[in-house]
Amino acid sequence: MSIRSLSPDGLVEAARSGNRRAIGRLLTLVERGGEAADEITDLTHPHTGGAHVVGITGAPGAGKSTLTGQLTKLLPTLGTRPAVLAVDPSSPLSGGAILGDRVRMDGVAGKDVFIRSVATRGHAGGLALSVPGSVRVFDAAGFDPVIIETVGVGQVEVDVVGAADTAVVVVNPGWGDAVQANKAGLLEVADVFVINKADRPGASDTRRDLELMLDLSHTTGQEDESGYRPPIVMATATDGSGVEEVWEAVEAHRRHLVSTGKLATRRTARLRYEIQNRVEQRIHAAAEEALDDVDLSDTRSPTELADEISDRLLG
Ligand SMILES: Nc1nc2c(ncn2[C@@H]2O[C@H](COP(=O)(O)OP(=O)(O)OP(=O)(O)O)[C@@H](O)[C@H]2O)c(=O)[nH]1
Ligand SMILES: [Mg+2]
Repeated sequence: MSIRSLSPDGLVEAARSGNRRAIGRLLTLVERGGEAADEITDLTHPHTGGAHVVGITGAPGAGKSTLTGQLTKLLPTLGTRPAVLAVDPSSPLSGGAILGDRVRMDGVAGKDVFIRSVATRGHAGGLALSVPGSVRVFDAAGFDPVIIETVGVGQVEVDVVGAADTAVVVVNPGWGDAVQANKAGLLEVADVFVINKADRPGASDTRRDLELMLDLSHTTGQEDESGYRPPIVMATATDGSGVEEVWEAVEAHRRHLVSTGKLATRRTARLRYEIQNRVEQRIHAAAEEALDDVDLSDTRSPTELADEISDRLLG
């Protein structure tokens, strides 16, 4: 039976028993958005919660994909089955069998790894809706961890990673990189810092900058009441050094979340963010529609017209 002829119900069942083509099809449907995506969210949601969701972000070219590629080689040796969602990749993941183009990246990295690259442009629901949907597909299919790579420019991209269970922020050696990351809002969301390209000069300066910024933001929650302070790990993703330490730091953060009860708090916040996006999207669409019905040559002021439309929408 062809995967395409399966109902969403059948697809979810097949995905849960490990059918990779079913997983790929579900991801495609989720990425497209609309009713099918919503139905898949309903069907997968009850089977989720098992996966640790790890966000990896940082400036363009920081080495996120190279690091992620190394993690997909390391993790199966530790007995886990990772899935990767690479959002809008401008360069391919490298490492092991997963070098190559988008087609080769999609789900052919070996049976214990699933890699999906997704372009955000032109997506109906937008990144904020498709990412949680895709993470659910992976989670329901038994992948753990689920790694999301996004480039750390743009609020939505940063938010998506900030909503993960563990957010990894990748910076590079060089004067000002930590400052740039701070400006992009990345320091606030970081649970683990990676100074990648530690083979280049300046890594210890960047560490010092980061430590300083963490000291300064002490009161704003970088070191919380439980004493958690984001560790800084040095890595050279191209040769794999430091990658095990990166993963150990992620695991330590996960243990911290579990032992303090913060995992549940984070997940509630993530759900809230997703629901908020869904509601906003509906209101946005309804507003567009209502605007089409309004006579804009009307002599009333924009405020009055906005009031009229809002009253109509919100009752
Ligand atoms: N010297 C050095 N180069 C690295 C290291 N890690 C990655 N690179 C190189 O940096 C370039 C960018 O690496 P990517 O992994 O594509 O970076 P990225 O952050 O995923 O980039 P975007 O997804 O385009 O934002 C590539 O040429 C890598 O080979 C490292 O540890 N040391
Ligand atoms: Mg990349």
